[in-house]
Amino acid sequence: MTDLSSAKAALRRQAIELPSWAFGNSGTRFKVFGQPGVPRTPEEKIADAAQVHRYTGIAPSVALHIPWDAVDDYAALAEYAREQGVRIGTVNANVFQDDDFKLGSVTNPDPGIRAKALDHLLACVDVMDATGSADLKLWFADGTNYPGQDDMRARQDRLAEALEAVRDRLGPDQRMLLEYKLFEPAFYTTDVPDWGTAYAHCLKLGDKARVVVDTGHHAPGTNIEFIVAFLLREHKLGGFDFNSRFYADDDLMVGAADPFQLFRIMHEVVRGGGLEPAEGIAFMLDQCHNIEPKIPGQIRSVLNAQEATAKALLVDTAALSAAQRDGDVLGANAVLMDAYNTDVRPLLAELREADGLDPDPMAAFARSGYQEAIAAERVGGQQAGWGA
Ligand code: RM4
Ligand code: MN
Repeated sequence: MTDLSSAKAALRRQAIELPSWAFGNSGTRFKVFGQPGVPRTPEEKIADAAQVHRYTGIAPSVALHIPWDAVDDYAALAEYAREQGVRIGTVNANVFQDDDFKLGSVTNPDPGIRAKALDHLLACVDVMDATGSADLKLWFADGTNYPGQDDMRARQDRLAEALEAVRDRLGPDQRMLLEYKLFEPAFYTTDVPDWGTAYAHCLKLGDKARVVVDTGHHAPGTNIEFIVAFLLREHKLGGFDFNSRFYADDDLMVGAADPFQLFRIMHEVVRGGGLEPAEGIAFMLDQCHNIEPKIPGQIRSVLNAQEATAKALLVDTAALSAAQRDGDVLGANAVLMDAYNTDVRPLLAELREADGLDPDPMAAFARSGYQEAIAAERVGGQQAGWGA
């Protein structure tokens, strides 16, 4: 039988990090639809993130994206977050929105531009020092659009050189998380296109470097849970950027497109000990809410991740192992499906109530009047969005 009390303890420990950029306006290259009450400043994004934590109880940190969240005083920003009841988490470096980076950032053929990109990465570690953040997340838009455009091999050398410099700058309790992405914005080659490339670089970099799996960055049909199982086994999984995709990097709410996939991923996380704090896995959302309201979109996403985790924790591991040992194909599959098909919502509502939270976070936020208040207060100024 599944041990319900240890499942509950693991659920109580769960922490999901929110992306500051989920609270700003976003869209596609066709149109960005503004929404009333959208934050104008990093502080307002943090205040909104704090609402998600207030109603879910499991979203205690918010990730920054630099320069989108650039401020003069990062220690003061961290203090502001604490006052709101949350803390600043991962710092995301952004070396993809400067004209100089048209042909790449750390892999650019121009050494001057490479130096500029590296300076930004190192400046992000300064931000981490001020905020007390443990993780630097690195995603590179670097790649090429045409065969022959640049030397693929040399670009790997340049990448390795920059990553080493970042590693050498990290403090004893800081890590670098290297993200991969199949394609986009580069269409012919991408310098970190897959987990194998990220893993190979992280392996060379040593203990401070780990791979981050953005669930939206794979080809259709990719078995993401295999990647998770493999990386966890090697202690090289640093964390997740959770979101959902139908076609490419859609950045939709996690668990919306394929809740079963999310369950399978969380099953491998549980199986590999990835919920244990010592394993150091950062569970982050990397999403945009283009047409839906943003704070409820984040609450829904956190709940989706929590429900998938609860189901994964309910897998009867003894029955599963026995069926696997016996070669009982259908029996083993049935054990997993039993857990997946369990309605965990009453259990989670009960846990929330026991912790003094409203059993229904979506309804509680809707009743709170916060959305109406920010729509009325946040008038004027420049709403945050990509690049803001
Ligand atoms: C990238 C990648 C990064 C995220 C940016 C906004 O595709 O997923 O993690 O910071 O988008
Ligand atoms: Mn990502």
